[in-house]
Amino acid sequence: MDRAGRAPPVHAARGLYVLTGQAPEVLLHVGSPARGARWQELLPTLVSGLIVRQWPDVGDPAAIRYVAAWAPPAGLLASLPHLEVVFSVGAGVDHLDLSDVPAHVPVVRMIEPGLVRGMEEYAVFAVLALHRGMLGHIAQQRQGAWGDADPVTATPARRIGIFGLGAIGGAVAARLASFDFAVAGWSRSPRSIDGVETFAGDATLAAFLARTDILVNVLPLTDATRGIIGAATLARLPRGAGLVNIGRGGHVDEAALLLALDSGHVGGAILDVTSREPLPAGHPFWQHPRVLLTPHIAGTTDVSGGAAAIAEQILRHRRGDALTGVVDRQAGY
Ligand code: NDP
Ligand code: OXD
Repeated sequence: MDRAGRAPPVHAARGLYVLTGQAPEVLLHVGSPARGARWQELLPTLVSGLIVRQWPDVGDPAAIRYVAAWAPPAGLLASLPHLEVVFSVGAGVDHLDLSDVPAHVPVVRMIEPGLVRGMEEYAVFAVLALHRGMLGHIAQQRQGAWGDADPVTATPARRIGIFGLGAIGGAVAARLASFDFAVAGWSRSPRSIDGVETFAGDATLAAFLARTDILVNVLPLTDATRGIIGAATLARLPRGAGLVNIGRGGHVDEAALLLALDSGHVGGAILDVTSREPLPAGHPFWQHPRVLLTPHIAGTTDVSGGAAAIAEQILRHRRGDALTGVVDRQAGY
């Protein structure tokens, strides 16, 4: 019997699964129809016997073992009697109402190389842009002004601080360290990354911020991290510090950030995420000369990589092996 108390539907032999004649297993995808169509082709080639349905074509709810979604409609997950695993199609899970997921059903985050690579690329772009004063040069160009050559700070003298050292934050930290920046990271529990100074826990936050010239946020949005980049945090950064937010808009107190930008305490902000997406017309960030906005594009789950990641987890689940990237419901990430 498997962990849901039913006979395994498949038999594993050297990675090949043969159906035993039971009803096929169904994964319900709730999200972009284009990705759903690709996963309908790809996933059955990776997990034999798997059928992929695209919401709202649920078919027989009792056949659905897996749901892959960004934000499933309220009540859907609780209505599936044989649901075994929920996959977030993104690395974050704050968009999922975890209280809607039956307690015995694990929620698995998306961890796939394409998504991590995109986040690394964006962080490198944004840190280099702030490091080389590009927001000022763009504003000068808009005014038809040639501007002055800023003195260049050598990368070892530029202190980058990464909020969050998980699957993405850890990769971002290592990537930035390869440019010889002085990189540090802050996490809940102690982490060790070559070439990166690490800080853990609330007691170390002030020291971490005091040594951070450019703060890159890659935290998950949880009860403990909501609003963490507010007036107190910003005040602890050195004057003129830069901010890169590729976590969630809910991490930032936007009014406090605007005050800090206008006073010059924060020199520039590159924001991929905002409290409301799309950002409403008329929001001061749109026209702010020291804010660069992008529409939540820092990292995107690659269709093939995402299918491979989900397939690997389903095969693990079928074998009875522990899943990876399972969300700790209490911590919220
Ligand atoms: P992980 O769960 O792998 O890592 C989270 C990190 O944050 C861990 O190091 C964790 O600490 C740390 N952390 C969590 N809570 C706290 C806290 N209260 N205090 C200090 N540190 C804390 O997540 P990922 O790296 O995979 O993803 C991070 C986030 O990036 C996602 O949740 C999502 O919001 C965002 N994201 C944004 C994208 C975009 O396009 N803008 C794309 C993809 C992701 P510990 O190591 O101790 O557990
Ligand atoms: C994610 C995202 O969490 O795209 O993966 O924001």
